[in-house]
Amino acid sequence: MFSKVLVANRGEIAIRIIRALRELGIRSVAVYSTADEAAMHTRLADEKVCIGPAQSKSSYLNAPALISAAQIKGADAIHPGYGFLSEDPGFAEVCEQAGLKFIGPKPQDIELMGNKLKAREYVDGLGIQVLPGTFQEIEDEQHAIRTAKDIGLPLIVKAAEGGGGRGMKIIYDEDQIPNIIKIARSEAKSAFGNASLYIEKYFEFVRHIEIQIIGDGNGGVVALGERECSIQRRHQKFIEEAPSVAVDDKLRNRMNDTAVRIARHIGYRGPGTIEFLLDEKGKFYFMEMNTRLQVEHPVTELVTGLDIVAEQIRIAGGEKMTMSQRDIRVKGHAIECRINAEDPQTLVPSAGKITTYLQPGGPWVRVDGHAYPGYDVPPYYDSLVAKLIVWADDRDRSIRRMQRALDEFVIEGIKTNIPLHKKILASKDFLLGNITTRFIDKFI
Ligand code: MV4
Repeated sequence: MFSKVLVANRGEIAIRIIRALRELGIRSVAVYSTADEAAMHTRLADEKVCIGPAQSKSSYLNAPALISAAQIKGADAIHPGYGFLSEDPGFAEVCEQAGLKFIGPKPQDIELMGNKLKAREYVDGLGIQVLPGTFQEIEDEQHAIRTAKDIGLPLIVKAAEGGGGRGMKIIYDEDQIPNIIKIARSEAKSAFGNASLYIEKYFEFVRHIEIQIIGDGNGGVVALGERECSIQRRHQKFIEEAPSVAVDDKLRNRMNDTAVRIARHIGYRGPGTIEFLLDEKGKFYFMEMNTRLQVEHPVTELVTGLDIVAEQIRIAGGEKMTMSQRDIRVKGHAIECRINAEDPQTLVPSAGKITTYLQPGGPWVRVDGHAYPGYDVPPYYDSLVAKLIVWADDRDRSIRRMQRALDEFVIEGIKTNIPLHKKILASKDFLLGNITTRFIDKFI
């Protein structure tokens, strides 16, 4: 097992990983930019290193600085968290070349699933239902128009190197095709350095359901059930829950099996997520795979009682998996609300000093955050300040508990989305579980 791990991230996820390391008896090294000198993750780690100026490109995305920091501190592994370099196959490769274990999947698996078009082809090759659409990149307008005739409108254009909804465009009308393809291509080129696009049929009133899996790297894979992630805002997840009201035991087993089949075929290592769209008839389609620890992993931890991050570190350190499918049970109901420092109307990030910070507590309430009274939210990074996660034995009680916890949460000095969370949780449709990917539009 490792004796020291460098955590190549910031914010709540850096803290989550540092906590897991501490419980495993492994020393932690925090890295920070000059804007994060007072950040909580630097205080909780055993050691810390400044890796550059505020801009992510010069610090948290600066691979040479991270590798040198790890070597200077004598770390034997790097945990990338989520975002930043977590899904960069080149970084995973460079870590291994420098003799540092990358706590994540093998570089070739990150690469395969990072290209969403190749991933579609791969999964289709296993005989698994993928979203109807193209398996080659769109060559030109004519190709796109032929595709529209084949699969029917509406369509959705996605960037092959995109994912997570970034660079997606919906086409309702054939006349829009040339223009949207042109815009999508140039956006994909500048955002991902790759202009490659593909098209799928656009499903409008469906659910975004994802399955958490963990692999041992040798074909051993367990599935931890689903998360309902349909409530998203500008393709950022907003509320996640486990289990989904739309998934019964039979469907859960089928989705678990499908996810396991994909991960087993790869010989996937560590935690990963298979995203599906689920229609009203209970039919599900593969959408994409995320090859990282995800923001919303805590809801799965609360319903399974498992520590996904500790397991990830143990597997990377060469230990046998402690989880076995027979022992995995989904119990009760968990909800996560992402608390962002942002203007609820404009969505503009709200940086500045937090004058009052009082976080909720009590039974079955978990806050994964990094803010404290007097903390100055820097303007350079993602606006997530805390994840509020609750558990209860059923969904109604879980909602009530979340409402109680949101009522206790006081954050002053910056704007947050807490009021919008309260509004959604009080709505009849949320209570009834009537949620689709179009749900949040009604509240804005
Ligand atoms: C879709 C879709 C419908 N049809 N693809 C969003 C996140 C990213 N992983 C893929 N996403 C979607 N892909 C097809 N072919 C619906 C979503 C989607 C969504 C779309 C618009 C508004 C909110 C959404 C929430 C979840 C998923």
